[in-house]
Amino acid sequence: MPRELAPAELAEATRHHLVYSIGKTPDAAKLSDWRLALSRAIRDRIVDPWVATTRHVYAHDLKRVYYLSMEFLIGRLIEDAVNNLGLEPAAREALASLGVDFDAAMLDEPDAALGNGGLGRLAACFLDSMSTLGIAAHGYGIRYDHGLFRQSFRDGWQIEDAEDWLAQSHPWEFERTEAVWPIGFGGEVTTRDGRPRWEPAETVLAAAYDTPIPGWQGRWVNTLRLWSAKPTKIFDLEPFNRGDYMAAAAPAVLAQTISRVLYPDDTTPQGKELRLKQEYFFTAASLRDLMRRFFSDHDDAGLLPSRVAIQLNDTHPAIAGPELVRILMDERGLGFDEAFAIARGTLHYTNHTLMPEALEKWPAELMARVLPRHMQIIERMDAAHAAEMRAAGRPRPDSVGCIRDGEVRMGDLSFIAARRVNGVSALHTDLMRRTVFRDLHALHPDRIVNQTNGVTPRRWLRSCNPKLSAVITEAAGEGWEADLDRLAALGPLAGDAAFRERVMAAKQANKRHLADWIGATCGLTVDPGAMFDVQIKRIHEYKRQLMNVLELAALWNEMRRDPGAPVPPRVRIFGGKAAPGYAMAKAIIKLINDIGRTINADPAMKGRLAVVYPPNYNVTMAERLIPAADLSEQISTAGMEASGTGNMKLAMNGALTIGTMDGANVEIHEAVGADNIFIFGLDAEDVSRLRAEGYDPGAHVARSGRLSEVVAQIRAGVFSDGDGERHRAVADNLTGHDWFMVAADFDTYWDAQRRVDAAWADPNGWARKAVLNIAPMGRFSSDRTIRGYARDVWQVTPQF
Ligand code: H53
Repeated sequence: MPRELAPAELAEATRHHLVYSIGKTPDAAKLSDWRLALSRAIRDRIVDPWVATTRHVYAHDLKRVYYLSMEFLIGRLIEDAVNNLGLEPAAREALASLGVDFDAAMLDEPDAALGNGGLGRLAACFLDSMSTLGIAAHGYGIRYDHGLFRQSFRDGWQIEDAEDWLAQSHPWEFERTEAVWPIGFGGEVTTRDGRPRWEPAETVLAAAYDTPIPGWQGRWVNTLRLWSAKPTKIFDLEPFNRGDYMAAAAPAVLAQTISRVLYPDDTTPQGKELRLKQEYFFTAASLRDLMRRFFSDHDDAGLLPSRVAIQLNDTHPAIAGPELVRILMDERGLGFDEAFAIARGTLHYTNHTLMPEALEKWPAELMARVLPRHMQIIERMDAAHAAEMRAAGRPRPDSVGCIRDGEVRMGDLSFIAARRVNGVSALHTDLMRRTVFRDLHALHPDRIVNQTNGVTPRRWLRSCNPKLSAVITEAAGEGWEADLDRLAALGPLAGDAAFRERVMAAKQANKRHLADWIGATCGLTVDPGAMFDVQIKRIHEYKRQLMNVLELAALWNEMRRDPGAPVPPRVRIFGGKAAPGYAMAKAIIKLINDIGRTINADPAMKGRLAVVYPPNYNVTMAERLIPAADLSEQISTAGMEASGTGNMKLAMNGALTIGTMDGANVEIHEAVGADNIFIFGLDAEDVSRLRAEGYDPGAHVARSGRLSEVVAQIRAGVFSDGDGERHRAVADNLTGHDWFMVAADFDTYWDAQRRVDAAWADPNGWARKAVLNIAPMGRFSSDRTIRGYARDVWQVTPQF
């Protein structure tokens, strides 16, 4: 634990940085200058434990974990630093003494959106937990110039603008000019001295930027190393001197494209190629970097599996398999068999989706053109795997193989190159064994293991919900933030009225705070006494925001028909972005906004039903919404949501879940008990059976009076100023196709919502359920998840 820091000392350090790092005087400083100065002052506190951690790891030759991920959705780092170092009171007082508002300064940091959703946020939670548990780890990813786009609504349609988190200097990172690796693309493979030699046609530089990641109480500090693409040559002087400035700048611009944006649209061939290059770029740079570190201490490549564990977060870094084999063969002179065996002892792969369209595939032609040597190695790895299976008397069926139908299958490649393959919830892992990887699982029955996701309680409880945290500390004592099973102490208090009141008072205060923010940002007045019903996640058909908004419209119909019906007041809140190229998801956003506008404009709904959809949902907005939520919507089509992590964050903050038996909902149901969760709908087996039998959505719509009415209203333009065409694609899809079975689940969802209404009508009962949701959440801490990876996957021992 770093030395205690007095507020006066921190104020002095902040003032010093303001002048000497930022170059401003207090009288001229803006809020961002103060925030940058404070960040520097805090960063200074992290550097010593960072150095100490590095020394410790070298001195004890600890086995290292490398987490390779295209996404790290870290959000604001000042928050993690202040919170994990226990500096909030000191920082608050220090800034106050300098005449600066601490809360405003915290909110001034741009939200680093280097990710899309669950997968990227999971990586960020894992970084926090690996540092908290004292595991020698590095995160490796891309330092995108522009993270996930900024969302706004124009007439209810989603508009995307480039995000600009680096517009101000980023105070947490250290540029490492010594860690720069050339990364090649294209070209050809020749043979020299009997060894294959890849001669790339094009080379860009991967330049390292390090961000220290302090764990709880700053006992251990790991590194997040992000790569930025730079040209090998800044510009061509010759065309420049000729006055052709465009030609002079072209090489630099092209090189920098690689780390320019998160998720370039890959519906064009150029976009596809860029994405493959991004994946190879960061994977190759990371492997070079970690191999240098390994060989600085060891001569024998055979030791790699015992000293290093590499985790591939999804298939995005799957090229790590062939790249590692290439390094060992072409650069270190090992034979193929030995190189492949080493790779298979070192690499591990996490699968995050069963949806076949989301498992990456690359045209073999593209792979061979961009990475010709890797293509040869992939063929060889695949052939070796097939031969091995034949020799073992378990020949591979045709459904298995890294190259099929002219495409390179990154799922199969990751599987055959990994020592362990894990799913992210019990149900998902079970389905992996039975569906996408059925044949590979039969060949390697020990390879697939489950590691249910988790979330860091430091950020998702302690930092975002200080009021509830104070109540928890009273009940469970200090230190629960790093030992979340201690929340179990709350269970027996669920029957204690005074305790329940304290929990609900914290919730109420958070709701008032959110209501003020909604008023200020959306111009809507909402009643903090109403039920806050929240669905926050990427907009995707399988997550079924559509079902939510259809039920909302049906509820509106019911409330208008029967104005005296005892329906508790609700505020239904949506948050989320649609991928720019995903037309149906964008159409659903527009429908939500149209239905929302209609309901909010109905005077009869005042104080009874309101719809809120603030634009640009991100980590910071999640931190506002989650502590104030009463109801958590987790309503995906069963079998589609690999795990979910928002479901865990919301339950941890005392929201009750309405959901299907999907992903980690199944484990949440088990943990909180059937009385404290609202489960409805088809389960995963029902879904596949219904699909196999031939699902007829039109029949389901016809059978449901409520749903039919809403569909007819949509078609009549009731929510779209009389324009019946506007939402036609959504309505047609629902009645004619409905792959995600909204129509089949609609009525049971409606019934579940009415059970929610009934439960809400009993405030004591609701409060009891809320407490019984928080109490068993220890198992959803990412510390528990990381201990599982350490034990079952990486074979490392946490220091703490
Ligand atoms: O990964 C989360 C899961 C969630 C799943 C999500 C995910 C992405 O965010 C992106 C791509 C992908 O294939 C999966 O949808 O269910 O909780 C972390 O495991």
